[in-house]
Amino acid sequence: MSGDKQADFHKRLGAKNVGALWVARRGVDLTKPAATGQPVHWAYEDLRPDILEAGAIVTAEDAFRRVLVLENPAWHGEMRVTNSLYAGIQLVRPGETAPCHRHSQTALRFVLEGSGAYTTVDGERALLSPGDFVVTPYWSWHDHINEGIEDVTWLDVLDTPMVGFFDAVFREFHNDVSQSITKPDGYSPARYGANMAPDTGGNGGRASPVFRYGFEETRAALMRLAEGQDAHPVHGHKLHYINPTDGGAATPTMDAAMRLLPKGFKGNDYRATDGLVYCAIEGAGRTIIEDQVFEFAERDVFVVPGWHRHRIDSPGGALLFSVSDRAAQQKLGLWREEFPA
Ligand code: GTQ
Repeated sequence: MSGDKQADFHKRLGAKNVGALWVARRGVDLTKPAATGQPVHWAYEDLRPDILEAGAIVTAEDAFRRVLVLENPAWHGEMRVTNSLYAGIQLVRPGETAPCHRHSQTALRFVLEGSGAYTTVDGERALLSPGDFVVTPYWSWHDHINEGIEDVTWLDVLDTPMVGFFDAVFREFHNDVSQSITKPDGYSPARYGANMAPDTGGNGGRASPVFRYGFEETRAALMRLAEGQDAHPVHGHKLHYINPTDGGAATPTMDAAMRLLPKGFKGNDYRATDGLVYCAIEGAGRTIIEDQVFEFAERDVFVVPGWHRHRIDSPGGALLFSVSDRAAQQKLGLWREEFPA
């Protein structure tokens, strides 16, 4: 009788676009995150033929961006790799241009294979070589040109689902396929690369004014670091890519890092509220996410959803890139990590 009364009450409320909180929360555990994304692994060797087939079927100009989107199986068709991030593998073939545009999403690239391609960001171009990390700040004009003789592929990660959540998606197409180059090569590293910075006045920008972080420098720094310290029990030897103007993450929403896992590394369990996208650029290993085991090889991508306990082993040693929405979470005061016993 009282059940009927309640049901009738809830129905009348529903008709007024009102809900009953005590009903909605019944049986829901609000004491910890319940990430709905799934752990997932893509082997580069498995995707490579598909990337090349895409290269035969469509041009970069026609596709605008010739990308195979890495979709979390939890959200099929939604172009989401974690709750808040998008990821894909982009191919630009010799002689091609991915046309110029800009958008309110921030993008970053992590180069996987091939050299001779450039990305141009607001009038300055940067060469893309394997292992390079490149930032395309929100609302900056960008196009990608392959002037070499090799197919060039990279991992794209964008904050698309997050910007979509805020209903803040804007996009503009440039009048030209490629923008003009207005700055000399190496202009931004010259301004910020010597641990010095120009006097720009004002309060600084929010995205890093350095947009290319070269693999050679990253690798050399990590190798030297490993000579001078013990590996961290979870992270190995890990460095974050930073915005040199404030020491924070390289982008306002996404934080990226590279770690060196020494030979024989057996990582401890770890979890944090940010869902992570990992990509091995050298070496191989194995990750255990909750109770699922994934073996990863060079250029493979794998995803650890937020608050999923995981650890990483590497018998032969590895260099492992990672990116997540940690920068956004930290700005909101939400980020947490835990080192389970
Ligand atoms: O290269 O600008 O994978 O705008 C998705 C959207 C790449 C890009 C993507 C984009 C880009």
